[in-house]
Order: sequence, then structure tokens, then C-alpha cells
Amino acid sequence: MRETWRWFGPQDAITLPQIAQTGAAGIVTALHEIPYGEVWTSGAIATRHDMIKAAGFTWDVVESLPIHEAIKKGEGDLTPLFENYRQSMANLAAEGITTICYNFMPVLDWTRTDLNAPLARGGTCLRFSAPRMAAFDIHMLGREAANDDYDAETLQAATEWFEASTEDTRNELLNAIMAGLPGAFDRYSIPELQKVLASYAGISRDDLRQNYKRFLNEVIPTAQELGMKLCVHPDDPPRDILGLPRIVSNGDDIDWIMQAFDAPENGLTLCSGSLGANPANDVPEIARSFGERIHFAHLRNVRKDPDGSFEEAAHLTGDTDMVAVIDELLEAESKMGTTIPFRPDHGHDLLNDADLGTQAGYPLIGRLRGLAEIRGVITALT
Ligand code: DNO
Repeated sequence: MRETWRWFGPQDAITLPQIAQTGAAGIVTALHEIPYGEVWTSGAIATRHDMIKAAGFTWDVVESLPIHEAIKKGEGDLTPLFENYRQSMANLAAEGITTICYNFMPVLDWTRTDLNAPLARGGTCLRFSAPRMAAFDIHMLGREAANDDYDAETLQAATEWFEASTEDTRNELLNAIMAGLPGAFDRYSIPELQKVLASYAGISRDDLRQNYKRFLNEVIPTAQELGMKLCVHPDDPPRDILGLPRIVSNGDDIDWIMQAFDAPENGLTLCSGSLGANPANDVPEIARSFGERIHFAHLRNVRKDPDGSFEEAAHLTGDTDMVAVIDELLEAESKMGTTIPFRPDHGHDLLNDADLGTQAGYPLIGRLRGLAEIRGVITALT
């Protein structure tokens, strides 16, 4: 397995020379400044690639080449958007960058309700609270059908949270929910989010699947011509949120995707943390089932509560057996004769992490700890 580190580009508070000290060999990054749907030009890719190479790294994975919302909605004339996506792929391939991670989550990317939940021994973690999500959905967004999506206990806890909330705590919640959108560092206000949610009205799970299938049909043949691999990132959390369908949440979903275009170039990003947030998902089993199609791995852990809330645990603790996951990935590598790039995903804010101004979920010391622990497991298993 190849150690990589997610770098958010020149605006990242963590520099490439600092990343070099973590021991990671490769960089995972994207041209976050380019709006969704526009072409990544050869010049822009080469400039970023040169920076990475000059610091002694390879650019192993593009995370992400984002998919425009119109493609997810199947809305309007999509020909130019598909053409642009294929052109970006060709420009990346010409630079020798051949693995692309993307997601098919409508509207929001990874979603948490608390970016600084305190840990017992100091430091903080990312947390998803089911009651806070319900409070946001029902009391702040005012989504009509929201009441039907939560059980009575969660609804009660949501009301209690909302009644005790202040403008500051409500803003904090909105900011936390928006923190997962790295593309151009977008944020929606409440009215903007209401508008974009309304634009999904009437789009069912099946519609989303058909739109996804169309995307695969449009881009996987190009990946095959260019010698590229695409790998979808699972939904985080792996369930429907804010009334939006999610279709990359469990083994059955992944199976459907793999069959929708049955070729090695149509692959998976095994994210142990995203999949691990659903108690029904057996992550080592998913890694075993789809091993041959895993082109990239995000390794992190979660601890779940009975009400659907969860928080991010240290990389080797939490509910997912990380050693078993890594063992499956090593097995897949030896079967395929390939090397799977992985990155320590997220991390606790530890020591002076909170002062560094890093991207939410992507601290320096917390990830360094995660990488060191995972490196230890790989070393022991191999
Ligand atoms: C969260 C990340 C995701 C991921 C995208 C891939 O920390 O793993 O935001 O980058 O979903 O498209």
C-alpha cells in the first residue's frame, strides 16, 4: 500500500515540505479553485503537478474531479458537461495522473454537525449528531417532510436542542454542515440550501441511479482509452439526508454500481469511515467483496451511538476492525498485483492543531498520528 496525504493546494495551511516530514510518498489533491463543470486545463494541471514534483512527491490521486449537480439531476443538455469532464480526464492523463476519486452525493459532500466535539483525554473530533441534524432539518430549514424522517426520541431531542440554541450555536451548526464542501470552498446559506434542495424535488433514488449510469457510460470508455481508473467515494454518512436520496451507501449499492458498467476502470474508493457509520455495513467484508475494484482507500474509524449519531474515533479504535480492513486491502493487492494508494482520512485535532487554521477534518498532528498507526499495522501484517 502506498502512503499518501491529502493536500488542499497552495491555500492549505500545511505546506508540502511539512508533509514530507510525515513520511508520506504521494499527494492526493485537486484544483479546488476551478468551478464544478469547467475544464481543468493542461496548464493548470502542469503547474500544480510541478509544485508537487519539486517537493519530492508524486501526484497519486485526484480527489476530486467533481461532478456537476446538473449531471446528478439529469437536467438540461449535459453534452458540454460530459465533454468537459472527458477533456479534464485527458489533460490529467497526459500529465501521467490516472486515478480519479469522485462522489455522487447530491448537494452535500461529507456531513457533520459538530467539528469540535471534545474527546475524553483532550483534543476534539468530528461528530454527527442525529438530533442536531434533525433540529437543522426541521427547525432551521423547515423542510416539510422532515418530521417523517426521524423517530420520536430524535424529534424530541431536536426540539430541546433548538429551544436551547442561540444564534451563535445555530450558525455553528450551519457551518459544520457546510464544512464538507471543499470545491471552491462553497457554502450555502439557509435560503440557498432550501433552493438547491427544492431543485431535487421529484428526483427519486431510481432517477439518481439512472443519471449515475449515464455518467458512467459517458466517461468510463474514455478512462479505458486513456488508461485511467475512476473510484467512487461512498456517501458520508451512508444514508439519505435532508430528503435527498443517496445511492453509494452499502454493499448492495456498490454492487449495483460495479455492474452498471462492469469494467475495472469503474472502481471504488474504500472509505472505511464513511461505510463504517452504518451498523449494517461490514467494512472488511465490503473490502473483500470488491477488492479487485478498489483503486484508493481512505482509512479512518467511527464510534456509533444507537440513535444513529456517530463520532470519529482514533484510526485504530472505534467500531471498525482496521487491522482486518488493511488485511483485506493487502490481499486485494496481492491478487491484482497492484499497489493501492491510501491516506489517513480525517484525524482528531490534537495538541496545537486547532491553532493551525487547517481544513476542517484535516489536521496535521491528528493525521500524522493516524498515518503512523496505520503504517505500523501495514508493517506488522507484511
Ligand atoms: C471527506 C472526503 C470527501 C471526498 C469526496 C470525494 O473528508 O473523503 O469529501 O473527498 O467525497 O469526492
